[in-house]
Amino acid sequence: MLLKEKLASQIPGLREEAKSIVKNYNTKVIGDVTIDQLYGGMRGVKSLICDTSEVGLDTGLIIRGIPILELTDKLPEEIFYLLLTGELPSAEDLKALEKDWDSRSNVPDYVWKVIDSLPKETHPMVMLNTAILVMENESEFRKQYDAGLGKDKLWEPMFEDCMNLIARVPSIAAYIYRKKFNKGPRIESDHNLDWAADYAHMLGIEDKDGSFKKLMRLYMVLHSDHESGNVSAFSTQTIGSALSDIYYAVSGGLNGLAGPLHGLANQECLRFIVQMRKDIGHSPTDAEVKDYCQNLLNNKRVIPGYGHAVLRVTDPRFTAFLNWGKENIPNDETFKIVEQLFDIVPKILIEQGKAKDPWPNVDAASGSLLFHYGLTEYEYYTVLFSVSRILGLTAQSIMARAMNAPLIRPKSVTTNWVKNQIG
Ligand code: HAX
Repeated sequence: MLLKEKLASQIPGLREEAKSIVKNYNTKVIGDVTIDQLYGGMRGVKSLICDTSEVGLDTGLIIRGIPILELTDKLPEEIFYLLLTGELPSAEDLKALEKDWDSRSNVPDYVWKVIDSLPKETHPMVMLNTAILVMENESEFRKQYDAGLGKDKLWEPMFEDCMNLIARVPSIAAYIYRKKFNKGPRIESDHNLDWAADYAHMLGIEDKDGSFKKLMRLYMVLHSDHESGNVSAFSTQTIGSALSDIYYAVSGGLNGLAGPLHGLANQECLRFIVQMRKDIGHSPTDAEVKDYCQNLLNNKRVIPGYGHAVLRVTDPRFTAFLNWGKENIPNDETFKIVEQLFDIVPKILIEQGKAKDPWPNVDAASGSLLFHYGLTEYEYYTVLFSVSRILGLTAQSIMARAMNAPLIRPKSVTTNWVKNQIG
């Protein structure tokens, strides 16, 4: 069944189910909030509903009940269908979705002009978020909201906006790469390629054996969603809950992804490895890697790519990238350092005893693979992450409108209130 039809058939049942849960169990307590959580960035406070995916602290990402390591051979198109409907598409539905995205992929001319007008020094994430935000005038959601469309139907223009955004973002992101790093003129889309392979093609990275396209498919699948409490998803959902359209919501969320404790970590990871290689002056020995990392900790710096706010095991997305590297580029010098770090860093983080999660997250390996293919401009890496994460951000936003999700507005308290509580 076509994606929109499938959703339309599921939504009434989902609404009914939510209504009945709230009606029958409205006062049931599902958790407490401790002072630790209040001062600690709300870690672990159960306060959001997200059905697209979940992140278990000892399992990592699970999309609609399927562990991410079982989805590594899928296309991002299939993942988007799965995120929204809980089912993988049939071959026919997949074809229809690919055709649909392709038919929406034309980027308005003013977007190129806006990107061209930005100063050369502009960070690629600013370029991307600006390009997304300027397309706000195209929002079908805003037009229909202004025209008085009832809230039960608002998910439909939201769906249209999201599909348009997903379809256009690879061309925009690829152009940002070529423009920012002087790679030559914009490369037109190849309409015969799938979404991720077309993005790889438009980046213009040499790919004689097609393995970079395969890597991009995997990259787009692995970064697609990570439930809704992380900075970019939570920001997107909060903005969207005010009935701001997807262009406002996603560009806002991606501004959060641009922070070094979140998506920018993949840029930081590679910068760290390249700098270490340079500082040490040769392929480092294990002892040299250990000293280098220890020194970083002594200077109160974090080791990029290690630790996580939720996970307490090696991120399965890291495992997927590690496996890919072992299979495809086992002798690459940068990749070898990633393997060395995996062996060494958890031990020293455990010894230091501060990080709750000493294991690698998704960002610890991805950069080394991109670097191998000549995508060495690590300032760009968070844009790749963004293109993929837009799948999850939009899927969550469609579901939020489908479920008539309310305005997000938790309560803040003052320090005096806290002092009174603790007597
Ligand atoms: N290196 C050194 N110290 C670390 C550390 C690391 N990789 N990870 C955590 N710590 C430290 C924290 O800085 C904190 O120290 P203080 O008490 O002095 O402030 C302490 O350990 C406890 O932190 P935590 O509770 O374990 O971790 P948080 O939930 O607060 O933060 C972070 C999780 C991912 C932000 C953190 O582990 C970190 O900064 N890691 C390095 C950056 C990184 O890889 N970010 C990408 C995360 C994945 C992601 O979202 N990608 O988008």
